[in-house]
Amino acid sequence: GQNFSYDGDQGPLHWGEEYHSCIGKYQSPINIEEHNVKNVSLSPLRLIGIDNPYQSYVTNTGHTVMLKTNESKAATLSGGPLQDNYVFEQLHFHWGENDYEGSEDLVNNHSFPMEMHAVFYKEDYKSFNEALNHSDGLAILAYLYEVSPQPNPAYEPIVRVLRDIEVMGKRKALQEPLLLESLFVPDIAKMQDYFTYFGSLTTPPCLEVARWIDFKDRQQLSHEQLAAFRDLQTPEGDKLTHNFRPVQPLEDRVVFHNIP
Ligand code: BO1
Ligand code: ZN
Repeated sequence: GQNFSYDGDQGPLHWGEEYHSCIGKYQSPINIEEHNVKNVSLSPLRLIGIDNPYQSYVTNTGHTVMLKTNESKAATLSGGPLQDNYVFEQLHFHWGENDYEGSEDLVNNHSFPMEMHAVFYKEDYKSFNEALNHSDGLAILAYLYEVSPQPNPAYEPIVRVLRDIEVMGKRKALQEPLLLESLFVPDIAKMQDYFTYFGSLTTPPCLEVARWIDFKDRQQLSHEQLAAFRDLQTPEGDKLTHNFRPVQPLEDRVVFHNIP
């Protein structure tokens, strides 16, 4: 599914015409209302393998910038709300045309300038594509950002290559091997403080196969780092100034808050 966009005739209000799951009952993103969560204490969430640097590359997909490692099992995620092991597939970003919007999930109706998704598939299903056929197929870590005066050095290796992949389909290796830990666990003391709920892919085909884990800790990016993403181009050759889906109804779902 690549023929969709974020406004106009192929915008989010029309996704359901071609992709039936997009009008499903358990869609993402959502507005997380902190007064309406169920507090729980789950077993520790574990991320294995992220302390080794891996050669990585970024791709302009036309809808986002996606990072993959050359290593096929660079990291595994388990524990917390998860019943099994999940293997890292890719990470990517959602952003807006200014520093006041861009995140997909909202918290108390507040939006953030950017959101990163680290996508993992269930190891038993062997591949990302096979996992999409199962309701427990994916686990996605979601990180929200705030604007900071200083650039965040952990993101400089990614930001620096964005100018080389402005055209859709372009791909570029990072200059140095990447330590996923610097992106995934900026502060280990805060890693167990998260919201979790069941939902979908936030783009077509909108499959309802994802256990979402949204960290409460905020990461920081400077205005200039954020602005670099807005120069990437869409499939039409326009600037990809926004690529976040509006929030979807919670329906009868419960958002859990893990208390460390
Ligand atoms: S998200 O994390 O819910 N925003 C999300 C949404 C869609 C995908 C993954 C995560 N889909 C996959 C496609 C793949 C494609 C990849 C990158 O996105 O199913 O075919 O390679 O565009
Ligand atoms: Zn995403």
